[in-house]
Amino acid sequence: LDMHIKLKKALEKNEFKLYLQPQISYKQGIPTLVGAEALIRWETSEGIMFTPDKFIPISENNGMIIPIGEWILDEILHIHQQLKDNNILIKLAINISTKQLEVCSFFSKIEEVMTLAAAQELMLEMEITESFLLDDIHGARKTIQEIQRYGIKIALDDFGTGFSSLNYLTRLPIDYLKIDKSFIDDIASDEQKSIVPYIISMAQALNIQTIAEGIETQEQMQKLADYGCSEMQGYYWGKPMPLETFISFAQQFK
Ligand code: G
Ligand code: G
Ligand code: MN
Ligand code: NA
Repeated sequence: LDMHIKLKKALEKNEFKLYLQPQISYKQGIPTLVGAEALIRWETSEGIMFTPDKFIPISENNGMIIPIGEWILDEILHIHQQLKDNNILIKLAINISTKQLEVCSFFSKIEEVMTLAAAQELMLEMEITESFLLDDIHGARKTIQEIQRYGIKIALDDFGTGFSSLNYLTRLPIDYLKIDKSFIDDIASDEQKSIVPYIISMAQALNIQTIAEGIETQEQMQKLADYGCSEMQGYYWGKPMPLETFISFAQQFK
């Protein structure tokens, strides 16, 4: 059936859910819960769970990413309020599709949400991908600055997987680099060839924070800590989980 209609119905029936994956800062052997990345799931009324790879690319093509993206911003306010009620004060990161950055309504939505959020001290981060930066660096710079005016931080997702020109890093006011999982996978086994320590040094020189993604083992975690990576995210620390689970998960860091 037509996915456009299906996704519209799913939104009306409130079938989307944001899972949270912990982001940890690990210093002197002490892990601190500093943030969470929100990752969307679609649970149909028949109880079938779809991961975003099954519907986000489609929603980007048929335009449904715009209302879905607005729903995510509204939902983040609810999540943040509930975390706050449980004394969990962390930053929240959401994924933004390039398509969303191309429509004006996205910026009025940010304005609306950040006005409401001011009262509840929301620390929000938006993860964008390289595809957005490449064709028009001046346009990208303006867009990033417009978002940052609301106090939102910008993270560059999947860093290192695209056709990146390192040039743009010096020319764009990026707050965080998310080092892609593919670089973390062999960090512990194949240290000689790893470029991860150089990515971290470069980011430090440019005053950009680093988050490593896809940490699955203690060895990877320790290597990253030795390299001075600011933050870590991966199954080793915790999988994406529903809000209720995340709230109990967070207790161990208190
Ligand atoms: O666990 P995971 O399957 O959640 O995520 C797979 C991919 O889907 C990731 O590349 C992630 O960036 C993307 N993704 C997850 N949630 C969202 C979302 O809310 N919006 C957008 N645009 N992409 C998302
Ligand atoms: O937005 P992004 O492309 O960074 O999406 C993160 C994706 O990586 C999600 O699909 C999430 O479920 C997945 N992920 C997060 N941590 C791990 C991990 O430690 N191992 C694996 N295999 N996947 C992970
Ligand atoms: Mn992401
Ligand atoms: Na990523």
